Amino acid sequence: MHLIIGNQNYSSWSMRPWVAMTYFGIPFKETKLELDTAAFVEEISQHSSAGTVPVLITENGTATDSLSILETLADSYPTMWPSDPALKIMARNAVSCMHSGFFALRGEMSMNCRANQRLLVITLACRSDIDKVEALWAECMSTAAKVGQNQGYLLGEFSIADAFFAPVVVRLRGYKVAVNAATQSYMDTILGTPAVMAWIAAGLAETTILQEDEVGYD
Ligand SMILES: N[C@@H](CCC(=O)N[C@@H](CS)C(=O)NCC(=O)O)C(=O)O
Repeated sequence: MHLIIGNQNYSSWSMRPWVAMTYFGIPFKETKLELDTAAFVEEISQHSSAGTVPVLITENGTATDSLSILETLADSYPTMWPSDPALKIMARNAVSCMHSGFFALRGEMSMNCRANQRLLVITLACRSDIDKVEALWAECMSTAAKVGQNQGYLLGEFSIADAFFAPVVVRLRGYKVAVNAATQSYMDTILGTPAVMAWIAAGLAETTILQEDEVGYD
């Protein structure tokens, strides 16, 4: 399999499948394209009409969206979702929330691995998104705890849901925003997960600074 990603410092959507594939030991060849370049547009348009990364090229076809990629992989690697049916539904709900919402958080708190507790003034809409994320994570973890799953991830063992929220953890670490103790504990678990650490290290090793670095690159 061949995964095409963007700059690891910035590309939150690319981070999701990369971290999940790395965590679950799924072998893949990686191509990294520089966002916001003519070469990016030329190369990615050969694989995706959406013109975005990530893209996963498989022997059966090409998946051109982070969720489509992870659902495709989960067909072959079912442990990427929780095995408990109730936790699996909850994981899917959480992933869907992330995939189709939290626009203020995504717009105002651009992912940037280089940022670490940068001062950022956020809007009420962004604070509201953070509150919703914290409530969602708490709901996931308390539901998992009720069925004896207390491994520190959202729904017991690491799952696609954690891969989906790993970029949010990077964002929350990146800017000076207040989070509650349970959120901080979950963030520490994610930030101490080797696949996430490897992604951040690769991001930090990059030298490209996009113009949108300091404001709203999603
Ligand atoms: N819904 C898509 C979003 C992908 C996306 O917006 N990727 C950004 C990088 S993080 C991108 O490729 N931007 C380049 C562009 O839009 O030209 C997914 O989940 O994969």
